[in-house]
Amino acid sequence: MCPKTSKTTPLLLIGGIGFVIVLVVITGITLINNINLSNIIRLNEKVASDSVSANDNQIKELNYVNNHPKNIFIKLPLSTNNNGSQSHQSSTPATALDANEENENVGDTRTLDQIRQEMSSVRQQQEHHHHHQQDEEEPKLSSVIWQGKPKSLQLKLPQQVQSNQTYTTTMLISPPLPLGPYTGGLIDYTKREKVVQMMKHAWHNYKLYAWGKNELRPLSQRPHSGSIFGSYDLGATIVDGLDTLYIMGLEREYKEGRDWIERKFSLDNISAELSVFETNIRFVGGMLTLYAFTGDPLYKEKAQHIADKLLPAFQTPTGIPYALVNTKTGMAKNYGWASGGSSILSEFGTLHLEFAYLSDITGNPLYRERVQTIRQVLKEIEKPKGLYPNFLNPKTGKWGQLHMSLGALGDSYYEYLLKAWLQSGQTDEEAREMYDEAMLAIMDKMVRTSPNGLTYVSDLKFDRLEHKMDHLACFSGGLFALGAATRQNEHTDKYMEVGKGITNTCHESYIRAPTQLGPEAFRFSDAAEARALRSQEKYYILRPETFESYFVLWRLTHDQKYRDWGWEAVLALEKHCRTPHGYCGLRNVYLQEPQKDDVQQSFFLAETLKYLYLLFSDDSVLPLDEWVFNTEAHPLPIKGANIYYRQAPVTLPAAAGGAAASNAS
Ligand code: DMJ
Repeated sequence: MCPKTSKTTPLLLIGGIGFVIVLVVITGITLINNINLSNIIRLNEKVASDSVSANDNQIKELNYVNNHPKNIFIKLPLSTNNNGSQSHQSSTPATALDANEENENVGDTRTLDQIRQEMSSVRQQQEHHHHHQQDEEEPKLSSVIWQGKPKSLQLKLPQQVQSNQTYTTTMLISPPLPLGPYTGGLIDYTKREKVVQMMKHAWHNYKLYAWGKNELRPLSQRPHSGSIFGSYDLGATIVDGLDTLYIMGLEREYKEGRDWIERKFSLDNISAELSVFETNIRFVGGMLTLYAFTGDPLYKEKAQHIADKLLPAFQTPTGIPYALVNTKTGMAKNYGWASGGSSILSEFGTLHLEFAYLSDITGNPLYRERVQTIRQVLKEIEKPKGLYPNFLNPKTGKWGQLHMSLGALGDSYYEYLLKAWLQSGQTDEEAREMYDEAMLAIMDKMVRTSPNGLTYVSDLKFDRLEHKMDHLACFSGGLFALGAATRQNEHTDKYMEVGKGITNTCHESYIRAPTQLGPEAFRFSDAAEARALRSQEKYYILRPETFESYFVLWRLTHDQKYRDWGWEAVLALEKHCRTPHGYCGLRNVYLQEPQKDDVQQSFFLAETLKYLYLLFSDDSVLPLDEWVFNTEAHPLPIKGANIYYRQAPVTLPAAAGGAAASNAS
């Protein structure tokens, strides 16, 4: 009867359902967008409000560009001192050069402003280029290398140093590091800029999703809390990553971080259980470097504030500190798992650089005394076969299990022996002797060569070699080389070869994995070389140690292969670890498409990207004869060689006269 109606009814019905579905989808998308958008707006507002400076003038006075270590080229008349080494002398720091002054030592007569303009136009061009390129294509392997000249920038002494009459004007550069042919102007701009873009990606996503928290979870786009920082929001990524931003010249980001520290960072009124070691290397170390770079008193105050919170951990019968301390109660303890209540060598042995420097910039000798006590215990204790076991009981002063390692639990103790000597301007002979003795024993008992010629440093358990090397131990390639480069003796050549060999082995551990990223630990057996064999050893958590050795070896040899290896790593990180919201580690480097771990470690910003950036920089950026890197890659100035040392007069206790006495040297 109504054939027309009966035909159109289903059509109308389908049309209606379709319309409703479209409506629901559109509403859904709008809602999701609104949620994301409002989150982003809220986060941006939070960041912006945190970034409003409490004191704008102070920010302006930071004089970011002039104090930037990258913009410094020491230009003082050369003279030869009694021991034949070269020193730079000047009657007063304020006589440092006029930017327009003629200088026969430096072949570049551009003024500071000219160079700044050139740098900024290069940066603008590159940013423009990257803006179009970013996220669209892999960086190209071929890149432009600019063979520039050393920068003849005016030596601008920082405000504080200028007004500090105790600053000595003799900058001893003795003995010079035996570097290869001078390549001071050689910067690989394109590759270095790629690393800067990586840093921006890591930082901006942390800012967006985890600002003020400790780390970022890039996959879930939320903060990563817990882990080694306890459950409080200490802005670990900000404090750890800030000097990298500064070195890279990322001024806006740097200021955001500085403002957050000023406004938010405090350990007062919180009851956090902190790792003495981690807090020292990341937080104290980070603040100290920022103080050296900028002279901003904020950082000195914060460094001291944090170190003071750690001091109760040192109240033990031996002076060897406990691993953990509560910031409110001062209660301290060791990890339950550590060999009968022991403290850990790599933890209590990795405080020296920061505490010694803190004493020098505050004038308070207490911090140096604390680490000197640790040094004396370790110097006097009997060492089995000349080696240091990883565990020491802070109550009895006796060793725990006889496990030795240049990887986990041991590593940075050895690093700090060499570096304490370097930091002291090579005057802390005790440290160098202890380093030399330790490395001699390690060479004899732990360094081995695989059947196919790979050099590695094995863990030792009691008398048994484990033929396993941690990724953590990959820093020792650079350590052996740096030790060899700074002291000539009958072992020098051998140690340099071992340093190169270990670095090569760590590179092998990377390129033997399909991801081109190295596992957490790798073994040497009949079955395999430089490969992880156990499933729990196959992960990669954005660690820096291999790149650290590439950087040190590059500086010492200028062998292009170290830059090539670093670039391979950049490509691998981009391919496997980069996500739209930051960088993650991998659960298994031996899979073609490994699962990501959803953590952007703070050391990725502090160390991994910093070492890669420096690898593609010229030697004038943080030269190794002026700066020494703490184990978290925070550069600290070398006494007597670096105008940024910023030594304060010693404050004597009231009984001894009370007045300030100068000990600047
Ligand atoms: C960093 O915190 C430091 O390099 C430390 O010495 C060892 N572990 C991590 C990086 O892997």
